Amino acid sequence: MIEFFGKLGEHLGFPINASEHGLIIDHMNGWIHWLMLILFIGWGIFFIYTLYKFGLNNKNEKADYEGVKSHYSTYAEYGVILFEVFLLIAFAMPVWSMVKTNLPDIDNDTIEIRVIAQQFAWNIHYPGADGKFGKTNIDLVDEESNPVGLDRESVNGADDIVKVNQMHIPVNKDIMIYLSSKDVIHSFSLPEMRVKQDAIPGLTIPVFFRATLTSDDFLKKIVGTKRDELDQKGYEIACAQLCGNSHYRMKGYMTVETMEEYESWLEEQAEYLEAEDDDDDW
Ligand SMILES: [Cu+2]
Repeated sequence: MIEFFGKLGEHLGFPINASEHGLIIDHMNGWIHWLMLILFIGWGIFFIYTLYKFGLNNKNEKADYEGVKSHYSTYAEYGVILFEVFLLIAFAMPVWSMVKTNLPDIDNDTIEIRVIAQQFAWNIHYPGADGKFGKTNIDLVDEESNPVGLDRESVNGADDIVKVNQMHIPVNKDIMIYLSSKDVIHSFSLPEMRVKQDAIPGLTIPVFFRATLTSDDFLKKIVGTKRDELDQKGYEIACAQLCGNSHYRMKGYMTVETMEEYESWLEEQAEYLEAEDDDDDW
């Protein structure tokens, strides 16, 4: 039954869900809309009733000094409370445990990525082949050549990969993103992953999810839909928090691919890094 009524969520115009926890969120949205529909109809009937009783059909009706004696409105309130408790227990708590409190251990299988937001770009920092992030230092920040202030001389820093507005992740893997911001509050939003998290200066916030659809499969799935008519059809990283005058163009691109494709992309990036190093020797 939970699923049956939750299916309303499929008709609310959300993007296709491409994450493991997303379906529960969509079903919760479906249920919330049922509650809102009931409240809307209930209040609408009450509104029209009062118009009729005290306005349209005005016979100088006197106020009733006794007040309402029945308990129907109390029962209705209890009904709303019960519904909200149901939303909390059936949806909100399971989702919260899936993405926040009950996470699998971070091991070699977990893909760890740092995302550093800034006006108006997403810096994506990969730990590189050693799987460990190098140190970052604010004094090393250079907006052109080193936006996250990575210390290439630090122990694990030499092989780190830093991209701007380009994020690659493998499908069906635990993804742990450590989200922070260099300047103001941004919001890291992956609509198809049902991920949205504020990026707050001074804090590093973990964001966990598993993607279930590669970019290729996603593109096949949207054929014939409105999304297919857009110039940019693939996954995007949106900033969901008004963060300044160019907030609208703060967007990144996310590619979800198979583990093999992901690894070969990382190797390719590592090769670029070496090529850059050779250039420096000149
Ligand atoms: Cu922003």
